[in-house]
Amino acid sequence: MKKLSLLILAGLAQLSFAQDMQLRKLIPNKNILIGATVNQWVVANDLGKPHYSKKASYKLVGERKHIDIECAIVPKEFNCLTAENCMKTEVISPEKGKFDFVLADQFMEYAEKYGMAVIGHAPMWHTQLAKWMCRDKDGNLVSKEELKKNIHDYIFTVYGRYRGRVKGWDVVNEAIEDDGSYRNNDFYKILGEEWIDWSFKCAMEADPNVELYYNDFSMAAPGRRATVVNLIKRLKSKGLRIDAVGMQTHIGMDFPKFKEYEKSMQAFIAAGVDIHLTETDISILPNPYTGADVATRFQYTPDKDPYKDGVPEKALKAWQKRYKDLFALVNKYSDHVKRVTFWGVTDATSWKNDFPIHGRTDYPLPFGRDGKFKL
Ligand code: 9MR
Repeated sequence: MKKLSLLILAGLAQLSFAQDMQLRKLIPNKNILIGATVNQWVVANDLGKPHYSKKASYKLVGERKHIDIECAIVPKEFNCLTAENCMKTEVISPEKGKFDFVLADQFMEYAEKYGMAVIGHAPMWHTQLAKWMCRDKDGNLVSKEELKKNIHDYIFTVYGRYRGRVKGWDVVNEAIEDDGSYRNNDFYKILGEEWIDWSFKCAMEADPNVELYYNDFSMAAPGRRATVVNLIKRLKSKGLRIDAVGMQTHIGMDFPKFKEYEKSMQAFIAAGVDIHLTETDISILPNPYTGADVATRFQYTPDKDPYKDGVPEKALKAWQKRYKDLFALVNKYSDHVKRVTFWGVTDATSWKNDFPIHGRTDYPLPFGRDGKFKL
């Protein structure tokens, strides 16, 4: 009963806060959630809490004033939130057996305050991974049994804590390469492909009602597409549940070809899952790299940073057309696309300003540095 009233309250809050979403004009099907990822500064600022972070690596991109702008935008323009960093393993469990839920709890409180659906992001991922998950104190890979236990215990603790409050989890993140081979990360070195199946099994048992997703970037790559389809089939044949594929959609002006992107949408739908656009942004800058693997970096040169002082009309029009073409696909497959989430709130704090080249000025999101809608 308590859960039911909470759900009704959440629904009402969603209606009252998010009924004028500007993106809804471009994505009219109301069944499609329109989401953003928020960082811990937005959350703490809104809740009036002091900033809490033990990790110096989570630096604020942008300036303090941008956080106020983002705080004003989020409740009006989105009805779904993904945690940018606070639900990753190195944040939640920096040491084996110890858990720090301060930031994740604040994130939940913030999302629930505005009746937003919540997506749990990136528990099992080779980046921002708690060291103890796959390695022992001497840095050696742990045994198969130990890794399975580590994954199991972590998933049960974290999914268990937020059971009934998180709508869906990115169970496994970025486990496949462009050519369709499995990424040779520590999970894979220890367990082979089974690490993915085991994670889904644990997730399904830890919260039988939560949605489960496989999430990756460069999903238009034919090799990755084929392996994702095989993965969906394998999981299903083992009686495991996978509800949707997360197409991250960190894309640029000239990659990927939307024809290839559409082929992937069709292939995933045919394999029997929904599609979520989970980390959408369209970089307007020239890009030497089409992936989103954070370990890949390139040297800054001024010719790669052409819009420091603003975007000329022609370039802006071309960028708007890219979004229009992407949304045309979302709307074409709107029976199967259940969510479009943007990776950030405004250009000011987007990770793209530092990736794959540090210190550039990018304009990848629907809302600009001043908070104005650009589409
Ligand atoms: O936006 C996140 C950024 O703040 C972190 O520094 C970075 C570190 O890995 O992760 C970013 O988010 C990533 C997401 O979790 C998974 N897909 C790629 C995203 C962009 O790197």
